[in-house]
Amino acid sequence: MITLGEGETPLVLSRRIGPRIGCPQLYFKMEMCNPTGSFKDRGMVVAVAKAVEEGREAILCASTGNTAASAAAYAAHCALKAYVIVPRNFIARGKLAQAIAHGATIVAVDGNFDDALRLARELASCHPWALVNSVNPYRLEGQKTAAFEIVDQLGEAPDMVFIPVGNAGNISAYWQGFVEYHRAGYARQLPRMMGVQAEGAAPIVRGEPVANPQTIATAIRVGNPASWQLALKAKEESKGAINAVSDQQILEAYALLAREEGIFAEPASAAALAGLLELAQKEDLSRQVVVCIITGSGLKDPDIVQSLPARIVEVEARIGAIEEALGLR
Ligand code: AN7
Repeated sequence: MITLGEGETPLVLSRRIGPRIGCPQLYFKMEMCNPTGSFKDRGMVVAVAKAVEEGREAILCASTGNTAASAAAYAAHCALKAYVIVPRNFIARGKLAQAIAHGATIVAVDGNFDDALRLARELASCHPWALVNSVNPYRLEGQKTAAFEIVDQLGEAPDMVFIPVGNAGNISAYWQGFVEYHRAGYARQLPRMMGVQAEGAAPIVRGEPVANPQTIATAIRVGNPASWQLALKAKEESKGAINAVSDQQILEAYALLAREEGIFAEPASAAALAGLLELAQKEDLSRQVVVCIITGSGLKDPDIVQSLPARIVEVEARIGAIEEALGLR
């Protein structure tokens, strides 16, 4: 009854990176193609539908940005109020633009995502608002559908799934999806779940909360993930791993995706590829079917593009001037 067209995103075969790193069966799951530009829409549509069913008048979330953008859009679609709590100065401009455009009430707190989530939980306990963070079980029920789609698109589960980890809801949802599809007989195998955190915000890798998480990938700037235990379960049951990559590695992967594949992903999504690039130096991936989850669009965070060299020539509006500037005469 409620949809903005979420899901059924493309699975794109890597044309250049995969062959070069010795992983010819590398695919990108294009979750940036969802209606608000990130995977969050899969879960948000379910959480918001349930909020409508329960007769709620408002939804509430804490967010590093994409959850806020998605909540704001689906609230507008369903004529609900949306309150979004974000860390002040650490939300990418495109995401803030979306929350503003859809008319959400934006609360920018002096604190990080972990503070925002704590406050959102407290507010939800004393106001009749539906909390639509991934601690809401309907969110994971929606997000797991991406795993079903990957199996449908490949005809089998892949060998490995590389996925960025912030609050750790998505890796948990994918694992749930793969397990359920396997049990239902749609896949013979299960993938290894390969979670990737940013070095400065890697609580699961370090085994303890990070009080002051730091990374340019603001989407995964989380120090104490809510779904920590579920993510560990996904890692252990799948014989996978959760590793950290540096901001430098994230930026390199971001540039590669954009310039060698034509995929403009946001930095958090590039972290997944950075994790794969590192593994490809140590392991033979020539026979592995690998999927990297492109969780969000590069348009979300236009400021990061400044890290890439730009080819811009400023000229008079005259063909001779253009040819001169391009070194053609
Ligand atoms: C592009 O929007 O947490 O591990 O509040 O936006 O399920 O948190 C976003 C997370 C990866 C990490 N890639 O997923 C939020 C938020 C992108 C993201 C993640 C996020 P989780």
